[in-house]
Amino acid sequence: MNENEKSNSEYSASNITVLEGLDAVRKRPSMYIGDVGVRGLHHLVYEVVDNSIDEALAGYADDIYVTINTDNSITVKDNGRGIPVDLHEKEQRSALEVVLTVLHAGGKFDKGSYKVSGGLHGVGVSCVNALSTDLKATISRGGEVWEQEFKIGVPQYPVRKIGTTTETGTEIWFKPDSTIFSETEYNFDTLANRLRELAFLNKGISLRLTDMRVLDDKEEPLSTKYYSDRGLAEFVEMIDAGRERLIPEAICIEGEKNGIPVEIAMQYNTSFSENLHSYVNNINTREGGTHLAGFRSGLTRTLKKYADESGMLSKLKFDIAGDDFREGMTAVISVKVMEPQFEGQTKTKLGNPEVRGAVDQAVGEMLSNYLEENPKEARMIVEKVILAATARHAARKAREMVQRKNVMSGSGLPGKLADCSDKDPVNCEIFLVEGDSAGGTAKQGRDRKFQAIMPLRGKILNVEKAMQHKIFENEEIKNIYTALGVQVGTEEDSKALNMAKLRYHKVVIMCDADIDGSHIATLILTFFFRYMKELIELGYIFIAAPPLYLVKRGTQQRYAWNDTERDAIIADLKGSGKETGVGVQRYKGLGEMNAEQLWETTMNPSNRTLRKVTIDNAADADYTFSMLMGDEVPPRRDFIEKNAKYAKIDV
Ligand code: 0RA
Repeated sequence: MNENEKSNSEYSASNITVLEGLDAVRKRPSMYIGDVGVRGLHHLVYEVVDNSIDEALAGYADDIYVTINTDNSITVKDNGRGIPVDLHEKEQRSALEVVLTVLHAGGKFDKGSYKVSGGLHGVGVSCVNALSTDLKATISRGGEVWEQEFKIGVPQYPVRKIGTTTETGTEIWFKPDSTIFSETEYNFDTLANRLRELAFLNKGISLRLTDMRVLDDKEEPLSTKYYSDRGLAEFVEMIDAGRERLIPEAICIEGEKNGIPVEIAMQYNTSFSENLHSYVNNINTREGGTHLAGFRSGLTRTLKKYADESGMLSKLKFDIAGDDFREGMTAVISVKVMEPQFEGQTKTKLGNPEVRGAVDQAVGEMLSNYLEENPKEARMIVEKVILAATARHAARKAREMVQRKNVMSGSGLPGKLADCSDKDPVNCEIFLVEGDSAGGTAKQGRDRKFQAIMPLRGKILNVEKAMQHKIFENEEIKNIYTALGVQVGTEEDSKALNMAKLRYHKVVIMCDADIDGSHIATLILTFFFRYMKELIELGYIFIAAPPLYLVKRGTQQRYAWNDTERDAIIADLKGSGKETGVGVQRYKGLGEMNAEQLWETTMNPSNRTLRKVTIDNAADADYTFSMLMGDEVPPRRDFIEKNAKYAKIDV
């Protein structure tokens, strides 16, 4: 952006209020950035990028560059106005220095526009400075280039002029402090995912990511650009890429109500799951909140009114519920709130009561316009809603059957479940094992005090494709519900789980270490993702990691989980003795191990590796599961090979 587009409200450096020293950040970094692991490390980048996004949202920037340098330092550059470098009267130092050394100073600038973006903690770039061994700011502003350097947040000299320029903008280079962070290597995909998400959420801004650590055969660094013209509509299209859409174009709602900017894109597809992704100030509100409540109520009221008036509901013998309006719907809701109040366990639930009405109204007005103007699409949507209501009716009957069966059959537990003796869920684990034969081995090998085994027969139902009542009629799925002890769901909220009754705090999916096994694991994971997401969020779902090889030499036996380990063991065993050969057995399935081997390698808590399933990015996971389990086959194979994307190593 050029100088002519500058705001009239001249910036005054004295607006900044001094709050807190940076030493507090170094003493207790987790309080400011969440953790000092890989998440916190990436959080530093988001914090800096958010400042550039704010500048872009204020209308002064449209280009943001993020570079991972070879030493895992980061450069973030934008073409905004540049952070002011003039003197802060009271502090007797530059505004730039105040922004970079005083906690929360950044947001106190510029009353003309409000700061809407901001990481989960919204702590500002001064935190990044405090947690970096080196940071350098280079500012292009007023025809001049300025710079200032810092070490662990301490200025090395006052801001100084180093040249002239015709451009404006801010460049921040920083090197995270390895004495603070347990992990210092940046992950390209993690940053790319977030920048892509930001591009969808803020249309018209170009975000580029360059990885100097990865050069192609022409010595060019790996680089990718994210830019979205249509914003949320494109976001929904990406999430739904694996699904068949019901109406040709996503429905877009965009406007401001009571000073709250509201943006929504929604699409219906032929699946049966509801996929809502909500954001406040570019932060994913996983726990929902008032904006989501407003969306739901606005949608239900508006669609119901339209359906009633159209006369299409006259033949229906039962009521339509709120859920029915959202079956097979994918939507992204993004609001900008001046002073967001975040609540809930993970502080990702919006609490501001005024937002509910604003979103409800926006949806009411704009969706009814859409329905009036697009009668063909409106009809298809109402037909889909009627289908959902009919299916829900059938599903309720199926659920009632499951629950009645539970009450009647003694313990109410599935016959195939070998339960553990300890009854305290905190201590207990359940293994969901692929196949009856491996299930049998696991039953013999387990520690029956705290480990329960539940064999699953072959492929479980693909919940991405099946209708809800089919899902609740499925034997294996019923068994999982009853074994875990959670209720199948009530009429109002068919997916609400009763966590208080959960019987195990570790649910371990144990499948063969081959393509079939990983496909089955993915089917089970999809089920958990769609129907028991809380379990994933609570960190209760794990994937077992059986070894791939047994390497033997004489009486010595060792297990290997990959080819590198196998080769190292072979070399080691060869080195340790004289002439006898080393034998390698490749495990094709769990069934090839005996009970003791399965216990030692895969089930014994002191030896095993469990991969905890986490959801880093819900929209991305949504896309992945629909793509994997949907009709589009080709991308699936690709994924199954790197199935561990949503699984993290956890011992
Ligand atoms: C406050 C005032 C002004 C610019 C900025 C902050 C600013 C901060 C960042 C952080 C990253 N990129 C940024 N770009 C701009 C300027 C006010 C004016 O010029 O009138």
